[in-house]
Amino acid sequence: NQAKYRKDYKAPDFLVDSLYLEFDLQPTQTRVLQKSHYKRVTENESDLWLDGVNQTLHCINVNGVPFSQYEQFEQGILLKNLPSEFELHIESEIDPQNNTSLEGLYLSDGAYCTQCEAEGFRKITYFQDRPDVLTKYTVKVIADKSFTHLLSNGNKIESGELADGRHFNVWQDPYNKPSYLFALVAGDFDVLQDTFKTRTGRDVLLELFVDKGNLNKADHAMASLKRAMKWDEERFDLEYDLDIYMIVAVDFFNMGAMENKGLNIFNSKCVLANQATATDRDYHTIESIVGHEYFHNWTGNRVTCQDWFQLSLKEGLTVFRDQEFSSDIGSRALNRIDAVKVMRGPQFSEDAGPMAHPIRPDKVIEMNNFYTVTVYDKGSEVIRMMHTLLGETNFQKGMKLYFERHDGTAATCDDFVSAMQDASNIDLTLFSKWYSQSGTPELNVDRHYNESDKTLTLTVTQYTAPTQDQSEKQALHIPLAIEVISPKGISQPLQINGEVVGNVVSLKSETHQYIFENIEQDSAVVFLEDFSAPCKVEFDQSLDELITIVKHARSDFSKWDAMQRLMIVCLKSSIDSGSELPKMVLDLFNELLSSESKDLALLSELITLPSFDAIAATYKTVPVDKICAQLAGYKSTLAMELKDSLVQLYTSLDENGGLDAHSISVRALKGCILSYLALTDWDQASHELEQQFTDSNMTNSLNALSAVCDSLHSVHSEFLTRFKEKWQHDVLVLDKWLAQVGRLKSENITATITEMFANGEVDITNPNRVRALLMSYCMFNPQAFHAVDGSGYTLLTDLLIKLDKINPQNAARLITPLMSYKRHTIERQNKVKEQLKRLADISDLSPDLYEKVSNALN
Ligand code: BAL
Ligand code: ZN
Repeated sequence: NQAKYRKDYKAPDFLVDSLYLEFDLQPTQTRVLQKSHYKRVTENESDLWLDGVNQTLHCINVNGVPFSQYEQFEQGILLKNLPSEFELHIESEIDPQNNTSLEGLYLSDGAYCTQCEAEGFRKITYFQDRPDVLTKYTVKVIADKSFTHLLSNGNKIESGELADGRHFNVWQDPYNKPSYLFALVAGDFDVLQDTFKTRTGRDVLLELFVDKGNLNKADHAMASLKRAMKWDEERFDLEYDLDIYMIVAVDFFNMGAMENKGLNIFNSKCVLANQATATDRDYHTIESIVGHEYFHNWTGNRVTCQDWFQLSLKEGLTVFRDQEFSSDIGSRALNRIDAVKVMRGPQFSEDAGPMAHPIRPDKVIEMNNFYTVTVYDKGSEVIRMMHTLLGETNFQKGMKLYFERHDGTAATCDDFVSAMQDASNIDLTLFSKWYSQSGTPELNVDRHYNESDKTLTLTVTQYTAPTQDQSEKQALHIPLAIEVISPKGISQPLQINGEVVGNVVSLKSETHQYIFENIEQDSAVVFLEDFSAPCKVEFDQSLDELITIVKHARSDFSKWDAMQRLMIVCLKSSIDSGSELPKMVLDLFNELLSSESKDLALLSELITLPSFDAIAATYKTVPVDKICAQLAGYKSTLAMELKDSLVQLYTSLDENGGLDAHSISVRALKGCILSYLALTDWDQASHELEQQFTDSNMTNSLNALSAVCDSLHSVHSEFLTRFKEKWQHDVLVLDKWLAQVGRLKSENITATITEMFANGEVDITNPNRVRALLMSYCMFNPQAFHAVDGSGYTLLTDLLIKLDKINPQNAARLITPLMSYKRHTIERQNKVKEQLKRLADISDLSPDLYEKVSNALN
């Protein structure tokens, strides 16, 4: 469990000109032959380290002669006294069937597939498994003919039959790539084919491979791919570069998907959708992930990372690109709301916990632990801040320069910032600290209105609390987007020192005073409009001011943000001093529900109460039970008080089952209202719940199921049983059932879930199954998970102990809910520590869990 440090980066001594791989696929004995051509590129050494694990090494040849000058270790081999240029042949054997880690080459429900990022290629063959060793791959895949499709990256250049009833394909990828982008798939699939004509007129063959019988769930992913290809040409001027683009959906997959060059491999839940089995949210997620993997072709594949510490170079940038894709073709405000929920929830929590790290980490034990919301989502926020500071035109100039300089190579985060700076002539020296500093900056805002000179002064102070990985913090360059709204609801132009400034000002020091001139009256201030920087904000604003923002802000995101703050202020005041929900807030809800000109999609967000996590985040020590009780109380109060408006709106809403924006927003709003009405004595409630539940559209059906489960309505057990029986045959839909069970607020839920794992009802070798049940339990059932007797923590830990032996990467993801235990009462802290110590005492704990547990106990 050795830590690696970013500062220790050393360029490779040897590079590889070309790599030929031959796979003779057999379930437990797959033979892998490697032929590669090496050249030394430094004066340094004649020894070469090749990473390799879980392989049986058969033989090594150098320049056609058996080679014995090597030492073998658990993690690889050291070849010694090599010439400066040589041909290397290595033959080894691997066991895909017993590879339950889902990393390297493994069998997923009978199909061979690979996952190599970050360091899975070393489970396939001996190689310099690091992203700065790029080469051209030729891959021969041999298998029994029952595996009708034999796939790898690039173009198919040869295929044929062998005497023993087996067959083969040879694939060649014309682009240099690092080992983590290698992919191989062999299986018997149904294929959806289509083509995309690029803007320069080339026809690209698109192929989507799904399990037999699933073709009726493939159209949406294909359409999403074509939209993504078009969007990247139009917005980023980037065209696809091969003649074929393949996507394969598999059931056993640790991540959502993987951007292997020309051959993406996807978790089936991120591909398969039709109206009967997938919700509108699933459709949205699929589109965004298909886009994300496609966008990696340029930001990740054409320009890759020098080392894994630079992961955010490709991930932060590609998340930014997929968010822009979703926002350009859908609702910008709703996408922003989604992104900010991730930042304020899991990301701020990661910053405050034992695994805090900058978006470009400095120290890593297990790289798989750094595919985090910090590297991805905060990484995207950092790119977004650059976009805000530079503007679209300069940002696109920066992208062009970045590709001019680094296409076909492995680059660093500094390279990206330099390209942005050089293309725009905007100094990003101070800004680049966002890459090295961890933690969430807190912005304290003090406001003063001066009636006599008509100025509004905002004094803004930034402070970043020490994090577990970094005790010293410095001031950052923070773009502050601001809107000032007069009491009449009019947006005021911002003027400083006689000059009109845009809506964004830069904070570059610990504190700064912004004096806005010609502000006729004391006004409402939208601070950090659209969440212009990933910061927490301390700003004392009255309920009146927040209501003005909800009603008049130019940004729909800021309306939602103000509504969330308003509700959090009220909930906290009820929790802390027993006050009631103010009438002015009820009036606001009523006004929103009955307004003529409402945006239905936004309205669902506006009337949804803040999550447990959003409220918990505002406490130093989380009062779990009080928050749960108060949230339930508010929901009932709102349901009762607003019943008439809710019923009126609900009954006026209609949709035709389509996938257009209007139908989607109607389904969302009806679902949201139904969750309130299920708590009332509305005489039509049971009928409506039944109608929605039996609707052929999964969004409607699942909304009804959630409404009865979350309210423990008298029919909830019956609905759960009916849902399960109906969807016996569809594991992805059964995951939705598992998620509903996980969040049931029933008294014996912990025992029920323990029993489900014990009796094998949940296949723990499949990450989707485990996550569906467990994540829902840990995240949406806080009272049960944080039960003071520690039973929730024990349930999770028992499972982690089993899972660590099967799939350490999945185990390490699932431990997250235990990581932020220091925000809980001493009693709960002690219960979590007991469980963490159980894990720490396991002598062969995986590096994945070891890194997290040891940090948590530190
Ligand atoms: N590179 C791992 C999966 C993804 O971020 O696209
Ligand atoms: Zn990615």
